[in-house]
Order: sequence, then C-alpha cells, then structure tokens
Amino acid sequence: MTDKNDLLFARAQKTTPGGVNSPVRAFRSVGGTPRFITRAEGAYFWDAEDKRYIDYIGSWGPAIVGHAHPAVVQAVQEAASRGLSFGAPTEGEILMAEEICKLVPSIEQVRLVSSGTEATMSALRLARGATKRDKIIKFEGCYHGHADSLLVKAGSGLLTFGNPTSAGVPEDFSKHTLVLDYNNSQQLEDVFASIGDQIACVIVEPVAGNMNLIRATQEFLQTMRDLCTKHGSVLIFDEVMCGFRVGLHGAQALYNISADLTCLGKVIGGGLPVAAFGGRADLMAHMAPLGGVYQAGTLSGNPVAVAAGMTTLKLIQAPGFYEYLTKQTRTLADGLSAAAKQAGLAFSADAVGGMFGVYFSDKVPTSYAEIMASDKETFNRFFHLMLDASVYLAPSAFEAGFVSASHNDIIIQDTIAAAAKAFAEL
Ligand code: HOZ
Repeated sequence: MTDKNDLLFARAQKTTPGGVNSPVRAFRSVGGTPRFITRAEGAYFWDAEDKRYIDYIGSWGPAIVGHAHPAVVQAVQEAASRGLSFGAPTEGEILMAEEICKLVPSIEQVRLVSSGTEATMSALRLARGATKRDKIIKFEGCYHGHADSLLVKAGSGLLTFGNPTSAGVPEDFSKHTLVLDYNNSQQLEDVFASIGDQIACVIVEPVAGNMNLIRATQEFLQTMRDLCTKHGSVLIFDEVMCGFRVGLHGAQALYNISADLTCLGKVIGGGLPVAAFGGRADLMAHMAPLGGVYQAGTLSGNPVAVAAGMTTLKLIQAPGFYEYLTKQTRTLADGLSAAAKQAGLAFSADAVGGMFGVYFSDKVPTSYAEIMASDKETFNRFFHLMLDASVYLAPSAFEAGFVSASHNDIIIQDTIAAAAKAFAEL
C-alpha cells in the first residue's frame, strides 16, 4: 500500500541521490521505505502519516534531553531573534569553550566547528602538523566521519552497505592510514615496535558506536595511551558519539585515561550543528592563527547552534541526570535480553550510559569480526516488526541506539513488551 512516506521517498529520489542526505537513513540495509519525520517531542517522533514512534536514534545522539526540550527551544528562539550568524566572535563561544574545558579535563583549549567530520579531520591535520609525521592508526569498524584519510575500513554507513572503504579516496591518501583490529593490544604493540617513530596519531572511538555498540577494553586503551606517550604520537579520542553520552565527562573519565586530543559533536549541539576538537594547550597552539595548521569555518561557533548546545550542556548537569539515563538504558537492554531468552533466540544486548546495542548473537561482541558474525537478516526482520509496533530503532545492525532522559519507565516497558511480541514472531 502506498502511503505518504512512499510518495515522499519516490519524490526525494528524483532530486537527491538515494532520496536521503545521509546514507543510513535510506533503509537500504533493512529494506522498506524510510519514514519522513514531521515533528518530534520528548521520546517520540511522528512520520508523514502522523504515526507516532518511540525514537531510539535521538538524531543519532544529540537528543539526550528529549526532542524539542522547552529550555533548548527557548534558547534557540532567543538567540535567533538576535541574529543568525555574524562571522565574528561572540561571548557565547567563550562560555561554551569554558564549559567543555571544565567538563572534559584533558581539554585545555578547544575549537568549535560544525560537524563531527570537521572535528576529526581537523584533529588529524593538527596531529600531523604538530608531529611532522604522516602515518595514522585507526581501527576496523570505527567511523570518524568522512574525511579521505579516515574512510578506510570504516563503520556506520560504509559497514551498513558492506563497502567499508569509500570510492574516491586516492590510494596516496589512504596509504598513510594503518587499520588495526579493535581491542587487539598485541597488534598495536607490534606496529609501534616497528614504525612507532612514524606514527602521527592513533584515533579511536573509546566506546564504538558505528559498528553497533562495542566497548574498548581497559587494557586496549591503556596500551594505546602508553604507546603514544612513549613514541611521541598523539592519542585522539573520537568522542563525537560517546562524549556526554556515556557519562558527563566522556568515555575518558569512565576509563580514567587522558587523550591528547578529543573530538566532540552531537550532544554539544543539542540538535543543531556544533562539534569541537580540543586537548593539550601545547598541541592546540599549532592551530592558526597561532600556528601553521589551518582550519576555518563561516558557521563555526554559530550563535544559534551554540545556544542550543550550551543549554543542553547545562541540562545534562542536573543532579542524577546520568544515573537516570544509565538506569533507563540498562533496564531496556536487560529487558530485551530477557524477552529474547524467553523466545529461545541467540540475542544479547549491552548499554553504556545512554547508548545501547542489540545483537543477534549469543554474546556481546567485542570486535569487528564478532559483530560481523551476528545474524543481520534476523535483525532486519526484528527492525521491521518493531517499526510496525511503533518503535524506531537504528535502521542497521551496525549502529548503536540512543535513549534520552524522556524515555520514562512506561516507554521502556512498552518497548520491551513490543520486543517480546516481535521475538516470538521471529
Ligand atoms: N553516521 C551516522 C550514524 N553513525 C548517521 C547520521 C545520519 O544519518 O543522520
């Protein structure tokens, strides 16, 4: 049956490649028609048919306080009424930089940009400029945005479509990118032992969210920290997804490991385009206009976006915020696991702060290879049964899910009940 979503999708495909402005949204991996969203509030959004869904992507992370939080909307309206963009500095940017430096102690100085891709791309350039080295290390299945050097064996949309290295990336660029196995400390030690003096940086998602949710082990991150220190390489934590998601001070606080540079995004924009990279002041001093590493942006530190981000950063500091978010997400993950067990399925789930993963495999995956071995076809059928039941999960077996502070007990229990029915039908 053709509905308004089908009609919009057909129309969108005439003027936009694949009908979407970001590939995973096209539902290609799970099949079917993407839902075109008309509005959102709290834990819900509505599609073009006015069907309401419990939303578990939260704009892929930013909607941590729930959609259209009144304080965030008000801040945006007030900022917009004073002008949309100046291309000159504002006090709001100082306040935001101060807040980020306060919340993530390894960040002594920070620069605001507009997207996670810009943040990681700039951090990489900074690491190379500061060390005067070219080679970088990333890990298979980690996704750090779509800059050329980083689109090698990446996660997210590339993994979803089974093509982890993008066309259009010159070999001359990717030859400097070494791709190692996530959570494999020995491999990291071997590479550093042979070419440690050539490595500009190691970039990692300390809690990976782009090959579904996969936690790094403490040992893996500690080995990375020690090797970078020993060899003068820059350790970059890409916390675009997990920063302010797994806890108020980022994954680095959970693991008690300081990064040299940290990339942030998503939550710090509260739904508008703000991202950032920052870290040790001696490294940040290489950035123009102080140093020779260039980076710039017309909309960097945009006043309206900064207002949304700052208000969100204040809201997440309410007493008990992360305890509640963590409890709701854990209840969801455990409830899903119990329901799947009842149905006799090979299923597991994990949660860190407000991020979660569901896996059609017996145990929670710890590596790219393990997540690739999970049952993608069954996930796809589960996804559609949940969608029919008005629960919107990430449309890919290789993306994490997100809970907001608006996902109350009733919503979590409704989701578990819908999943129990779906599991019984699989
Ligand atoms: N790359 C994002 C998830 N890992 C998807 C972004 C989007 O489609 O909005």
